[in-house]
Amino acid sequence: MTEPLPGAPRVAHRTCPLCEATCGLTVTVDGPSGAVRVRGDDQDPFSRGYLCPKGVALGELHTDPDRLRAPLVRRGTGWTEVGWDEAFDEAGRLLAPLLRDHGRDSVGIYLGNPVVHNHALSLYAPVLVHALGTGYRFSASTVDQMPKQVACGLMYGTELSVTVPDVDRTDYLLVLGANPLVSNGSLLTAPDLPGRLRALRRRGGRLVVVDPRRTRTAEAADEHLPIRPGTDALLLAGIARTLLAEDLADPGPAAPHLNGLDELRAALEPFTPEAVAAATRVPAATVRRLARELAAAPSAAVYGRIGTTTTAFGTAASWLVDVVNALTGNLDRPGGVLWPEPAAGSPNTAGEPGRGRGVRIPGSRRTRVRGLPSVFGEFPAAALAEEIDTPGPGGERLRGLVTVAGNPVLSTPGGARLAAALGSLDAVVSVDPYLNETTRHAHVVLPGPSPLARSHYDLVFTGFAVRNTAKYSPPTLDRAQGEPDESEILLRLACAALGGGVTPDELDDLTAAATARRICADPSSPAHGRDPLELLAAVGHRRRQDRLLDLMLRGGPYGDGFGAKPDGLTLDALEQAPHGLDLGPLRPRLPGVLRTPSGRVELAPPQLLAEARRLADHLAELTAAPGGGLLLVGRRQLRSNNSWMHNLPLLAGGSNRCTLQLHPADAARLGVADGRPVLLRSRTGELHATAEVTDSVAEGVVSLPHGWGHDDPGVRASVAARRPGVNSNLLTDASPLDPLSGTAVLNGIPVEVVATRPHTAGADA
Ligand SMILES: Nc1nc2c(c(=O)[nH]1)N[C@H]1C(S)=C(S)[C@@H](COP(=O)(O)OP(=O)(O)OC[C@H]3O[C@@H](n4cnc5c(=O)[nH]c(N)nc54)[C@H](O)[C@@H]3O)O[C@H]1N2
Ligand SMILES: Nc1nc2c(c(=O)[nH]1)N[C@H]1C(S)=C(S)[C@@H](COP(=O)(O)OP(=O)(O)OC[C@H]3O[C@@H](n4cnc5c(=O)[nH]c(N)nc54)[C@H](O)[C@@H]3O)O[C@H]1N2
Ligand code: SF4
Ligand SMILES: [Mo]
Repeated sequence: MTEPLPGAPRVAHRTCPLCEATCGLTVTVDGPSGAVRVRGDDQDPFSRGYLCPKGVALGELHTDPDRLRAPLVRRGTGWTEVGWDEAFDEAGRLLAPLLRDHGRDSVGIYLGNPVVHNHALSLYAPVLVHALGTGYRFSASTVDQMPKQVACGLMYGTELSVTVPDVDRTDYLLVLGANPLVSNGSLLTAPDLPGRLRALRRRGGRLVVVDPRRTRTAEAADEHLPIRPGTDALLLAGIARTLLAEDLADPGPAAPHLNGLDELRAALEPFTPEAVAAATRVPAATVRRLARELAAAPSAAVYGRIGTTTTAFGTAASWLVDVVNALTGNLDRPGGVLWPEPAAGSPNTAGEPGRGRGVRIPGSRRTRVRGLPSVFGEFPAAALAEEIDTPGPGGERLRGLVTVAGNPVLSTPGGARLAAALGSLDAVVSVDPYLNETTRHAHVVLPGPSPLARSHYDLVFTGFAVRNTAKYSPPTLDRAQGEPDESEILLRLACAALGGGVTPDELDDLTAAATARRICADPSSPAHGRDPLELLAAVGHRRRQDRLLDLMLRGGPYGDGFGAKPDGLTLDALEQAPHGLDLGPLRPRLPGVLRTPSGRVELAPPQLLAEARRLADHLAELTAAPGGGLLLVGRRQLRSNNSWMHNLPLLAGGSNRCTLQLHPADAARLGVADGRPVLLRSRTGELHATAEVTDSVAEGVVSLPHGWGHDDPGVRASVAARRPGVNSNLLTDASPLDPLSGTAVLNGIPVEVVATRPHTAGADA
């Protein structure tokens, strides 16, 4: 922040924390009024001025009167605002006895999506988890990208070794189940994807979108293929099989690093273009053509997102995306898919390059009720409700829950059951700035500061970005007197859970010391072999997340190694570059990036071959009984952010409509008219919605966005309550999961739609 003249506006630069695009923002704070104005930062080397309406709304988020400024404690049926000391005392009074008397597994924790957008939370959530000592860890990952992490973990050796499509250099981009023109990209950090995809087509590249809806991205593409929901794995298997059958497969420079080509070939045998065509509604000739085009393009990248991961075959689809990239010679090549090399936080830049322990799938623990395996240390979010409301023979169950930046009542399957279960808990402690549909069941709510009043570094999304970049933003605005940062909140909560005996500063020192020891022991680090105390002394002027970050940056792949490489990266250097640093385009990283025991890319690990067999069985079932009923899919909206930000006037209203989209032919058949109420029923739930008749959804497909349903009177969101919408996760089912990843099936849900009021044709024309 430049020191302003008294009363003059202050200008600061920072990264938007709201989605994965990581846009650079220029924030102007008016001197006398303190009013905040947000624009795109033209000098950010990555986003070059781009931003979306949500970024602009950060100002309204800052001033939203419904955003909590002080902790709340439940007293009787109401809330009391309390001081921070009292709030942590209360949290300790509630949690410590449960942990002591019923064991560590009697308290669970749920980490929501914003944790990964906030380095204070992502660095200190593990400290809190460790202090709780619970095996009952849940997160939004198992309603999101976990299948991709499982597939890439098995293939490349770490759960964060996800390949990223090189959108800026590719000649051909095949997008499945993603709508980056609206979502701004996911597992694909690239500010201004609309502009980047326009540039792709301007340079003669081809964009093909596979989606049961004709999305904005599909509209902007060369070709749109309206697939039957839930069948992307079959389409990809058909493409991969064609590549092998027609001798089009040529892995290129990656070839010497691949294991399992023969096993893969055998596993793909059942997926002929004709067989998958009937199941996917993508014609056999198109399956063959896609394979040929991908093979023939100078470079090509296949990319799949939510529509591919949150399905019953999410891990198989995620695997086959990378299989097709490998078979067409696009794995690890510019214009294909590549691994980023972030400045901090990646397990594939640490340890012995090229080989490692790999990942353990399935995990070693099982949920109590359904016996579902853990995945990378966590349990499926879809199992949370049952672990609360289904006691074991000795009465064992979850009795307490900590939520951090999440809203599982709206985000995970079976929201009604979860809401009821939360109401039965002895202790719910939520770290969240809003009383939402989940935190309204809390006993203690601990709100972090406005995003503008905290420091920011993208520890997670630099690991999924199309360029290597690094940017640090200090707090733009001061926190209110006594208002703690979120690292402080998690540390104090950890101390409360430990029942005393350690202070937040001591716990933080232990955390920093562990980080320093890890760096010194890491053969890839420029600080390898040094004394951890020396590292700690070098960052001794910093505290909390910024101390950990400085350690990680200096000990990371671009780091100064605490003097070993004087030109290397430090947090000091980032502070001198408020618009951020460009560290260059992605580069090929094979074989050094691998952490598999074999030191090879595993194209056919046994767990994924088993998924291929399950997929072949599914194909046989679909062929025998195609099923003609309606299938529900989701959709995201530009001015919405999962279940929150609906309370900001800049974003509320307009095109953000929680409507049930259905095709005119289906509408006519069902006697449903545009704007009319419908009843929507699935195997597990029902709800009322308003119909929106549009041919942007394929026949046989209906679409409802998730994250709505703000009519719960316990929620404090006065703007959102005016247009509450409905919770689409009342319809999704907690039972069928993608087995390896424990990820919920949120797309392709069989539903029935009934017009709820008699309707005369033409009445609404
Ligand atoms: N049917 C269906 N369900 C879905 C999806 C779908 O496509 N269809 N998508 C899934 C996906 S991809 C995701 S990621 C999940 C999201 O699911 P969740 O992570 O459970 O929910 P969010 O809506 O992201 O809730 C974010 C909460 O974090 C709070 N918050 C925001 N910023 C901060 C912060 O800095 N600190 C703290 N402490 N709190 C903060 C907000 O107030 C809000 O209450 O939903 C999933 N659910
Ligand atoms: N504006 C906005 N941006 C966001 C978010 C938001 O809520 N609002 N959420 C953020 C989060 S947490 C995430 S994870 C990302 C998600 O980023 P994306 O995955 O790009 O977002 P979605 O819009 O959910 O796109 C999924 C698409 O899959 C389609 N689909 C559904 N079922 C199937 C299927 O079976 N097969 C195929 N091929 N397609 C299918 C849907 O029609 C939809 O268009 O977006 C992030 N960005
Ligand atoms: S695209 Fe994402 S990162 Fe960029 S301004 Fe919008 S919400 Fe923020
Ligand atoms: Mo997500």
